[in-house]
Amino acid sequence: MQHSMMWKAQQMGALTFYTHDIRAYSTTAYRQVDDTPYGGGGGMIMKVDVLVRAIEAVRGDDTCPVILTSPQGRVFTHNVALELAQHPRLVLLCGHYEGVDERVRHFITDDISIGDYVLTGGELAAMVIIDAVVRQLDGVLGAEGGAANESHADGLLEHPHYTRPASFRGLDVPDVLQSGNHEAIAKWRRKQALARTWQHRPDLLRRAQLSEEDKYLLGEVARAAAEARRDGRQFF
Ligand code: 6GU
Repeated sequence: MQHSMMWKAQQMGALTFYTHDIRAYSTTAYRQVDDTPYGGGGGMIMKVDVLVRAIEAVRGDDTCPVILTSPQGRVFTHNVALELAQHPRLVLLCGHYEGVDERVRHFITDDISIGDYVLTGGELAAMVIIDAVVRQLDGVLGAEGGAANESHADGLLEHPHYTRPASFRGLDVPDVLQSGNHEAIAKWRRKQALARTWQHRPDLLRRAQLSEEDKYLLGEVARAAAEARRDGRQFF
């Protein structure tokens, strides 16, 4: 939170970031926050009384979302980031250890997973969520690199980017990008975005809003890929 865009966002007053130590809401001498599971088995479970005391102290009378990070949550996506960016305040509760007492669900508004893998703790997941939400806030990204026109904003992956040098160890920047022909550049970029999405994320392509021109470009991509396959050439 003290580097780069997250730091800039705080400097410009787009957000204030607070961390709270859940141990401060424990009532035991050793500031215990977890205990062994009912029913036996391994691992430790975060205690509902401690978590609820923490939630209520942090949230106060506000009705803002309280989000538990958990591999069991709904999957975090661009659209979830947009939705969360609408709230003036968010409380993120980082799940830890083997899990949290199930009853904490009655005191949260949402649980979110950042993907299909398991982390040892929810802090990194919370940082991922914060980063993706904060960059959607007005003014955090410059006008040029704004969040509206990038990967996932329109349901497609982004086109490739290049900068100088024009040639590096035999790898050349595509001619069209150096042509100054803005229409041709826009068309090339759109086709590349479609081709990449087709290759890496066909699931996104099925959900994307495609124009007639997009469908035509995709047809060209599919034909070129089939030709390359037939000739034993690499296409992507
Ligand atoms: Cl939000 N928490 C943990 N512990 N693991 C995860 C996750 C969250 N999202 C994916 N894996």
